[in-house]
Amino acid sequence: MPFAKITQTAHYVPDNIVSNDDLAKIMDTSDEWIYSRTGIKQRHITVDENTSDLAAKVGEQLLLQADLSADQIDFIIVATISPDSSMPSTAALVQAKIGAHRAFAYDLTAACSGFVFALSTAEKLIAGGYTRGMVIGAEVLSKSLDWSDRSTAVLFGDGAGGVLLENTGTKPLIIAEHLRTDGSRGNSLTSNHLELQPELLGRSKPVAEFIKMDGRAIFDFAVRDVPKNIQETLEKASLKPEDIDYFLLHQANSRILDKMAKKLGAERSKFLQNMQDYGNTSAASIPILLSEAVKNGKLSLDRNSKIVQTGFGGGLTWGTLIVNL
Ligand code: 4VN
Repeated sequence: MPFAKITQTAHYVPDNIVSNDDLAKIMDTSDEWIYSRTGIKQRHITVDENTSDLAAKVGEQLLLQADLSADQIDFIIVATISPDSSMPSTAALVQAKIGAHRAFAYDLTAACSGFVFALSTAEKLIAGGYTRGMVIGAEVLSKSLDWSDRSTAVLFGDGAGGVLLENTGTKPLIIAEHLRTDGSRGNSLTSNHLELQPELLGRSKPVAEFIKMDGRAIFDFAVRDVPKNIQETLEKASLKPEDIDYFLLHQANSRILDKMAKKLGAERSKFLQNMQDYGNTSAASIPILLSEAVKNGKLSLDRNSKIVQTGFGGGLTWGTLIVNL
């Protein structure tokens, strides 16, 4: 069976930066409140690029770095909860924008776990015989934020990151994985709910549903269920935290990363962190983190490194991949 290999990584964020101080001018908050509770200093917020534009920039960069033409791509999976539209999918828009006319393309919706779920799926596509695909996490969450709700508006940002996956591996890419969903707790983190035919039923048209979060419930979920999931996945692979080079966890909140490192008995310095620059970019947070680590030399795609990738968020969804780069 062919083994998948991550042969390129890339990320792209819109130019426009909104600092905590900028937010404090339009809502009752402060840099000190946001930074001390979340680790976030700023976020990139798009002015005129939609989700598919950010994702297509990543796709073009992957092709450029790999010196490939677009028609050599077999599939494109875009993990997103902020698509340009339900139809066409963001992945179909990306396929057209980069000219990957041979590729089949679809979106995958698993909120902040989206990239992890998508990479797991894509690995199986390669094992099943496809040669080459792109897995991209891309979000424009600023479209779905209620800028009068200071408890959520300060947390999120826009961006995209992705990987090129090829069938040229010489060993399994994913050593162990454990993906989870608990729909019964889904109400604690929601967005873009669609009403049933409001006009037909004589109701006034509803305003778009923004991102709503029960912060306490999600924080507790992250601290209780997620370290357990990482621990179980490590055990499946007969590995200990010491065997892991870096932990790439969803960038929701630096205090959560502190607690996870403590619970796992892992070195906090192994938990890569960039929410200070980007805020929480949901499905894009892990691939942006990976791409930055490759760019700045922390990680190499050819050094046999073992990394943990863990997503957690809306659905509820959570899951861990132990990846051998
Ligand atoms: C995973 C998590 C979060 C999240 C939850 C709570 C939270 C982020 C609540 C307390 C507040 C500071 C912020 Cl753990 C969000 C997602 C969605 O991607 C996923 N921040 N906070 C405070 O008062 O300290």
